[in-house]
Amino acid sequence: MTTLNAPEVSVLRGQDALPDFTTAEYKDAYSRINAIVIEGEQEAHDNYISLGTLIPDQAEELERLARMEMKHMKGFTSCGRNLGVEANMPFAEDFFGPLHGNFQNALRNGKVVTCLLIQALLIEAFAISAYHIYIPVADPFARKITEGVVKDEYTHLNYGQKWLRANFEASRDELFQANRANLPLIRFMLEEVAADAAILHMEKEDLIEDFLIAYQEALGEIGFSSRDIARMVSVALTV
Ligand code: PL3
Ligand code: FE2
Ligand code: FE2
Repeated sequence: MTTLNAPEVSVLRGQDALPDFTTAEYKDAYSRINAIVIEGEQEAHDNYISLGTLIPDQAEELERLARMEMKHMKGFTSCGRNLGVEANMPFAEDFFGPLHGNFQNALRNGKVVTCLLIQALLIEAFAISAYHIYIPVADPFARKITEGVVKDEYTHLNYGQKWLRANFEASRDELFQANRANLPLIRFMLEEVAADAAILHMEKEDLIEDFLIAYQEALGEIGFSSRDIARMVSVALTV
């Protein structure tokens, strides 16, 4: 009798899960996904440098985080090169456009809490979920690189968490507001990338699940109650 956890079933699933990295369809999807990741890492670098201007006594630490993002950007650039894929950068710039605009707006207005929520919570949780889901279906070269990167992204998420926990009472209202304005954008971004991600054998439901775990855990660490967290996450359901 075959049971769900019989070894031959999991082996079969594992084989099924790996895409053919050489097809035109895979490369076409990868040209956009790879660009998104390269652009995301580049913008993350710039955002941590910008955050250093808002929190000058942390500028050195933020520069250290920014340098890690630069390394990630180079790593993912080599993943595209390794597969013979040219990243579609104009697509990726448009993809990040609205979130980028909100970050720049908050930066101009000195809104450090909003900037941290966008970069260190939302974007990092998005990256963590994407990289987690990508690792088991990546080509061996990209898998190794992505495994190294995902560890760093937890450092970045923790940075934001720690700062916001230390300033929780003063940040609370702005966090609610920034969540309402930006979580729906992450949802749209997930929808926009879903078809290409599926070609890489990454399922949208898995991405959403992993994202929500990372984001909700972060909100809990910062000091929000379960009810607050449910209210915050529900803005993504009602748009
Ligand atoms: C911050 O450190 C990094 C920001 C990057 C954001 C990436 C979002 C990725 C969404 C697309 C999912 C594909 C993952 C594949 C990785 C090559
Ligand atoms: Fe990164
Ligand atoms: Fe990061």
